[in-house]
Amino acid sequence: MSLRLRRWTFAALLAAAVVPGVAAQTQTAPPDPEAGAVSKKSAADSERDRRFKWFRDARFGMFIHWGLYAVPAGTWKGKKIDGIGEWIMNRAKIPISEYELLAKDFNPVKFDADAWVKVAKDAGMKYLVITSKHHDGFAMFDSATSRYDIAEATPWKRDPLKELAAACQKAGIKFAFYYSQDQDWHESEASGNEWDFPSDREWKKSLGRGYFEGKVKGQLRELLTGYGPIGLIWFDTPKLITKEQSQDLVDFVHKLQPDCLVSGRVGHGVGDYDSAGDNQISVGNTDRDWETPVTLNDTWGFKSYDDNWKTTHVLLRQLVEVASRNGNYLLNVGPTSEGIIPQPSIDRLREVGEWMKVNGDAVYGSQGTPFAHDQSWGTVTSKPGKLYLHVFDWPKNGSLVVYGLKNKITRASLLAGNKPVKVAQTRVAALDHDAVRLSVPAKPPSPHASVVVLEIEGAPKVDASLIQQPTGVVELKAHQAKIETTAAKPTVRFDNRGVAERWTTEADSLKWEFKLVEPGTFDVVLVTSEQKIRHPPTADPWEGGHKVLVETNGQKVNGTVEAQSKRIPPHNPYWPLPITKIGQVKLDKAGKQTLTLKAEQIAGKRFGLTLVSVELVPAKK
Ligand code: H79
Repeated sequence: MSLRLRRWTFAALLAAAVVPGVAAQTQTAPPDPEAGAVSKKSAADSERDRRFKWFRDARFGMFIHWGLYAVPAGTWKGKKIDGIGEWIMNRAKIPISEYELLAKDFNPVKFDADAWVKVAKDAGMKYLVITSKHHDGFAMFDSATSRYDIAEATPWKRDPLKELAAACQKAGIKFAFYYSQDQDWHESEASGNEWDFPSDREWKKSLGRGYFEGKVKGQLRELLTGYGPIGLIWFDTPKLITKEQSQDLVDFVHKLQPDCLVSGRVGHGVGDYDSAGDNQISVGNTDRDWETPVTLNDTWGFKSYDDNWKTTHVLLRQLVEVASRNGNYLLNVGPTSEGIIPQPSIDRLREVGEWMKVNGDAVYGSQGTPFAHDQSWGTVTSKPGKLYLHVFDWPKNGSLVVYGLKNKITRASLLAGNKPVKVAQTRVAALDHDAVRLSVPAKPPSPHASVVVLEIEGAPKVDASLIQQPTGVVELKAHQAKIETTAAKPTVRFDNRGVAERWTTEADSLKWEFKLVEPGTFDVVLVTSEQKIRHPPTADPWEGGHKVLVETNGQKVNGTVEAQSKRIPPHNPYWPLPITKIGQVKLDKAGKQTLTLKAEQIAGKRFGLTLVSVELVPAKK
């Protein structure tokens, strides 16, 4: 409820000044928040709540990528193959006839379903999603539909999915399958394999009927009838699949197991929930249930030489940030062909689990933050009557400050040990500004996120404006802006990381309204992002040189977007953020302010101005 309230108020903020030809992000008229607070849920909503209960309670799951690709483990014929390990067949253009032979070397004698499930459980994960068939087309279960499967083609001959289903059942972990419905490099009627089937490309407009009705549905039927209740089917990479075929699969899954959820990557927006991009932490994406899949290192399937492990700190930050936006965090392990989860994965998962044992209350079954803006010290999750402050940057001066909360706080405590914390609430009526000051111990209870619990009266009531942070920094995220344009339609839009993409015309501009608490002189800092696209590999994933104009409080500042320095976002190590300080402005009055960012000249048009945020940082005196 709190969340809806925030969405509406925020949507209202964004939609407020919509004029013809100007697109705001939220098209639908916001319902009256007062009415919303007491409105009855529709039957469909309640049914959705029932089906999604386990998913929302869980918040954290284990992804397992396990298949024949674990045998070459990133090396083919003595050469290290770039990219994600499970893509080796594609990257090295291995003919089917050669790739098939890997099955003879797949003999995971050390596989122990209970041991794997214990790793997940000890990490605090509540569901497990394993590759039943990845893009290589090899079934990791005893499939009657295809002979290209683990029970028939390997010396091992077992069905690990049967064993995992039983182990999960015992441990109280939801069991689920990844199934690559579209790419199947073993089949000519599927998509992806252009090295064995080069001539098929032209006529392919959809997945072939034989493949779709035969292998896909045949195997899904086996998976949904032979392994007990399945939490969800994780489809992936819709490419050739038509809307009819996507819908057909959704219906097919629901017919066999009505409560089984279908991932958004079934295609064409017909899945049950949204999936963020691989390794992407979505922002502002709280309207639908969603999930993000993340790698522990840089591969999904095992690669013997990938040692770029994320730290426990980054993993926890990602988990909590996803939860703070109402999403689920699906964290991957890539076991070896012997059946072993790599030790560095186990070590990190154990540390995550230790944190979850103490702080799980702030994650399981939690909802997102009610605040419109991020917090300088960390992030927020909520439950009825409670706000959980996940503090990553523990205050050195013993005072933790939260702006914009209007509820009365009845108690504040550290989640670790339930130790009470002294709290003071102040309000400046003229500014309509509320502040909470918490006196916290000098030493944080956790080296990662220390959680402070606020018990509040009633549903969260927060200031919907973008408020200057207690640090003095004003952070204006691109996706929180109103888009204005002098063209018929804006081209700029935001990817699910919240980064502006296709800001490639000078017609578009962004405008924010924010609330200033402490006037002063501020550096105007532009934060941009490198782009996901790395192909061709020589292409620079970032473009600078754009000329921009910032207008605020009657002042204009011109500048050029450069990479004066780079910031690595704590929750997303993959896309560094080039930073430009373009000048200074003086804001001499507290209260409502606006800021407009115009692109006077876009230099590169491949990515354009990939804005993450504009920051106003108090200038050093
Ligand atoms: O299962 C995992 C990935 O294998 C799958 N989704 C996650 C959950 C996935 N399929 N496709 N993609 C991800 C996009 C892949 C892009 C790349 Fe590549 C593969 C980049 C490098 C290797 C293809 C080949 C594009 C460039 C080279």
